[in-house]
Amino acid sequence: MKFQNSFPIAALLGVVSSHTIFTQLTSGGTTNGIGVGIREPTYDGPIQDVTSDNIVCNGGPNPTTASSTVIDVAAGSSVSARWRHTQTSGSDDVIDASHKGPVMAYLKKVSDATSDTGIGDGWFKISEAGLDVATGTWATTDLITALGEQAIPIPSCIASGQYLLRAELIALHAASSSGGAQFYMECAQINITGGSGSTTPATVSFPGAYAATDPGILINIYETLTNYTIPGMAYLTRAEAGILLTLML
Ligand SMILES: *[C@@H]1O[C@H](CO)[C@@H](O)[C@H](O)[C@H]1NC(C)=O
Ligand SMILES: *[C@@H]1O[C@H](CO)[C@@H](O)[C@H](O)[C@H]1NC(C)=O
Ligand SMILES: [Cu+2]
Repeated sequence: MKFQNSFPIAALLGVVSSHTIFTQLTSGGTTNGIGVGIREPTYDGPIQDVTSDNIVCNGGPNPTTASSTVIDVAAGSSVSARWRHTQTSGSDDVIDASHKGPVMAYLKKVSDATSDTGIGDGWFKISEAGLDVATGTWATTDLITALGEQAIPIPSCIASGQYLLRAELIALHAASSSGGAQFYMECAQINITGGSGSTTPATVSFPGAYAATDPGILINIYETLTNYTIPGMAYLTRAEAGILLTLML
């Protein structure tokens, strides 16, 4: 039946007003101002070409405003990325409920967080959440429940210094056709202090880490899913856990 492969009209109708932006970063108990230390786009629309440089820190169709601020972040602490429909939306307006998908965060070590484009290798994933198949709950739904606050644990084992923090949501409501997945991301400019530097994480490139045909990107979310593969690499703590397990066996 054709119906099963199509997505609800509501998803189409809601598209224009339902996008989202990572507007503010909370670190060490301080919530920085809107766009402070974050490369903020002027428009909240998605990036849909995973091969474009705009998949890194937004831009292109959504020109970003530079910030001269670099936000201090203690290694081993948890920061919070605040997502809002627009810069002036409240906590009841995070992203349209139709926009279901994973929520992730990546870091890249740079020498100058205010000027590095982030394009290319050096990115490693530090947190991810996808689909809870038992309840059918997506990470974006949990983010709405959490009033748009994405908690991101900063590893204690990485080197101190300047980084780009790339927080990302993927909305899969129209992802059953190639190029239909909507990527929302902004990069915060941070200065990690007190890192032990005991781990040099494996890294991936943006663009490059995602393909339009990845099982977690080209997907019909309106059929019952028994699994969901979050795009990109395994995240740092899981990779480390894997190494530990290998050593123990
Ligand atoms: C980063 O933190 C270190 C340690 O506090 C400090 O010396 C350095 O100036 C900071 N760099 C930036 C760009 O804020
Ligand atoms: C689910 O797992 C099957 C194989 O078990 C795989 O073919 C499929 O791509 C997976 N789906 C997702 C969305 O990751
Ligand atoms: Cu949208």
